[in-house]
Amino acid sequence: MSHPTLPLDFQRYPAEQMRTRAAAFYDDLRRRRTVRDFSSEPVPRELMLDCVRAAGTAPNGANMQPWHFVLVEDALLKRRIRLAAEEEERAFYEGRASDEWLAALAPLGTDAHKPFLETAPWLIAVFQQNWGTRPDGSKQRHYYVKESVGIACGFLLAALHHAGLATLTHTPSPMGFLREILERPVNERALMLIVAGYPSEEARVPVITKKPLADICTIL
Ligand code: IYR
Repeated sequence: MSHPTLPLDFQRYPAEQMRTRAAAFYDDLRRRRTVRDFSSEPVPRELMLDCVRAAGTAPNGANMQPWHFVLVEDALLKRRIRLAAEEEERAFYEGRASDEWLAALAPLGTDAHKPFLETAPWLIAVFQQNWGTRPDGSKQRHYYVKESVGIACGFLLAALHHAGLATLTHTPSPMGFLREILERPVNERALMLIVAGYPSEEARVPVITKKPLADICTIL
């Protein structure tokens, strides 16, 4: 059976422009910092939806697009998420985490207190769909689910940053409460909670460095 194809819509740039584009993209992305102090200033829904549209273009296993993004703006839902997340985080910081893990987190200044889950205008709960359902009700296998949704989260974070928003990837563990609070089906599992909005006026970020290129890249 032959499957339909269409001509590739590929944008080719002059070599010099490619260099400036690559450098400018890096220069923009390197400014993205994980923010933990958000303003409650509202962010338009349509802006958020375009960012989710961008995430939905991510390459993924067999084009099953095994993801679902829940945009949470509702204050009551945000409160419920904060309370549930803080409960898990308290268990983490007060016992579940190893001393080694807590030492690794110390420079970031994180703790079980997560006010940003209520302050920020938007939370995006990212769910991975471990399997799908065909129109006839049978189960559709999904492939490379974690990789696919991980790439989509990368696209989403880059899109939100590009749009001019601050972001935070929050991974309370375990995250089962998100599926319950947001009433997602049993084939879905929360992978990450992304907080988006404007930073507060006083927001500060820890001094951290990124590994030099020589440490993260080998040319053969
Ligand atoms: N989930 C906890 C702990 C935490 C873990 C890692 I790895 C981080 O990079 C940051 C935090 C929390 O959100 O506080």
